[in-house]
Amino acid sequence: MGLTIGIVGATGAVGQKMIEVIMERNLPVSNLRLFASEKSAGKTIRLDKYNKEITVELLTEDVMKEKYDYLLFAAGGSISEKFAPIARDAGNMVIDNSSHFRMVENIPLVIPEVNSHVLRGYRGIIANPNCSTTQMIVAIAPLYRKYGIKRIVVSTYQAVSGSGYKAIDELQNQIRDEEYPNKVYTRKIAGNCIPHIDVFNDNGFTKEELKMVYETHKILEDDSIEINPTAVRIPVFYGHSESIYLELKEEVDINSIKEILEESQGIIVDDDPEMNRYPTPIEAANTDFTYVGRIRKDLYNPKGLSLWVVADNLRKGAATNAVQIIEAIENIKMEG
Ligand code: 2RA
Repeated sequence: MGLTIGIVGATGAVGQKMIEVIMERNLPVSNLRLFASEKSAGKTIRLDKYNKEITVELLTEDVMKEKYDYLLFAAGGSISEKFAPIARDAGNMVIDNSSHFRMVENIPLVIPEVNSHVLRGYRGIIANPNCSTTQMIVAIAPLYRKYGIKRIVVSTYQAVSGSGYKAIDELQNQIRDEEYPNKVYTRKIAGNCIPHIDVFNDNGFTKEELKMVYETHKILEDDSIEINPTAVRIPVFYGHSESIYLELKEEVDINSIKEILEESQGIIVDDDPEMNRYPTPIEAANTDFTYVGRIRKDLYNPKGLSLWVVADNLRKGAATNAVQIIEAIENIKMEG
């Protein structure tokens, strides 16, 4: 018997990517059910691989009480808040892409390459980290383990697909028509960059930036790392980029850093300045890897290191990570 998987928010940008990734990675699915609000319920989604169409069902409390091997949520925090506990109380495993449960104690926040050990023996709601946190941690976790990290200064360059289809449309329309008004963002996004993602907190940081701080602490189980992020939206469709500065706890040897990264799961090192080799969002889009380039030592601090990290925000930053959590749990079950 294959798996019964449900996707809540199946018609959104992340939900659609979840369907695509499930099909591509050959998960043994025997029943895929898709759920959405009244606006999208009744639509059909074509699965070319199986040569069939699935009708999107209306999300209700009752459907969440049915039996699933996994329910993936990609419909935003308020939907997760209401429906994920109902699904969990009915005995279902829930993987939630919203920020709602990420910082709740006893709810695992998981990047399978980094902390899949927390899944062992666990049942209930599992949180998928924020896209900008995920790619940063995939890149820095191997260095954290080897050298320890004192401080991180990170600036993000985030694609509009992180704000969903409406933002993709807004950028497309503004590229075609200079007068097209901004509705999703506070400023015009075409030809611009906006240092404002999610709402501002009293301390001057945005919620997106604080997610990078607190989620990193939780996943690496280390609140002592000093993290100073600036999150910026740029006019790119797919793929977030990050300029990351690390102050390690030991002096770094650049060749060892490259070797560690090259050997780490989920990472592709693309770094050869002489050949103009460094990752960009266009190359990372539609792949499941986290790309690292521009690896260089601080000119002044022997423990300092700079990296440029790029990944597809809808895939490794959301859908792929969620599907990899399913794969990790299924592997744990097989190992017994
Ligand atoms: C963004 N972090 O890119 C969001 C998506 N989770 O805006």
